[in-house]
Amino acid sequence: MASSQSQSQSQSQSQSQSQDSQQPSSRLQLYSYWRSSCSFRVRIALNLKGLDYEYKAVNLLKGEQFSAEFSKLNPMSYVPVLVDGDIVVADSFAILLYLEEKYPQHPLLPLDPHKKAINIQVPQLLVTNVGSHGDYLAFNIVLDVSVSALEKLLHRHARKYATGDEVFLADLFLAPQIHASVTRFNLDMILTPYSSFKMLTSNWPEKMYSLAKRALGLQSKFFALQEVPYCMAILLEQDKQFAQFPLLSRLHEAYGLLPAFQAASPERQSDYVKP
Ligand SMILES: N[C@@H](CCC(=O)N[C@@H](CS)C(=O)NCC(=O)O)C(=O)O
Repeated sequence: MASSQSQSQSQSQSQSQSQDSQQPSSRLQLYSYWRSSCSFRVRIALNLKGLDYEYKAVNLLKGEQFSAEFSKLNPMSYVPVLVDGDIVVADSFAILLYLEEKYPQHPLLPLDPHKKAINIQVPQLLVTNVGSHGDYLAFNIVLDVSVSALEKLLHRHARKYATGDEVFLADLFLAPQIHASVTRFNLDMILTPYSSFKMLTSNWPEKMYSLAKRALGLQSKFFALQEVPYCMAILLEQDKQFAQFPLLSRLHEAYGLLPAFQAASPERQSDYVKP
């Protein structure tokens, strides 16, 4: 086991070393929204590969994704979209694979077939089982059993990062997802006035109940309005809850130390708006 790990490590190191650094002939453009986790993962890749790009903000709240100008780039009306000269690529996964082929410096996929498979499996798991956007993202990441599955899966492969001591594709998907869970949801909930909170929670008493149960071992079967302050307190305890996923928490900390991840974070984008 140890020898296969060090073999795959040196294999991927020699892969990194053998890749020539490629640069685009004209400046890349990335259509992005600060809060979009799909855009976040592409921003990380561009930074890791040392590719300078022009940040083109698309305000999803104002509906700019539906403008005639943007629809020409992406008729599906979502970010991210990458423009590389005459080439336009939409969808984060497609963009990442395009960047990987065209700009091979800092490979996003390891050579080792097993490690490579895990780096495909993690994005699939996150995109299909946890979802990539919406106000319930953070809620899902805490509740969804797939996160527990992810935690178990990664235990077998993680070292400093998700699949070893180097950053690969799985990390690019994990970092935005965990970041959203730790920051966004807490902020949303803390800033939600009581009346909106009441309306919001009326749709998911069962989820609230299971969250409460998980967090504090509550025995009560039904979520009642009187329990709002209690549940608010639980939400404020989210960091502690996340401790049930020690590996993901540790990875979150490790990503926070990397300049490529820091520069890609929502708070550092020109269109960032304090929630
Ligand atoms: N599969 C696409 C999903 C892209 C996506 O859902 N983008 C969201 C932001 S994360 C978006 O632009 N939504 C448009 C909207 O909310 O109208 C990808 O991975 O890029």
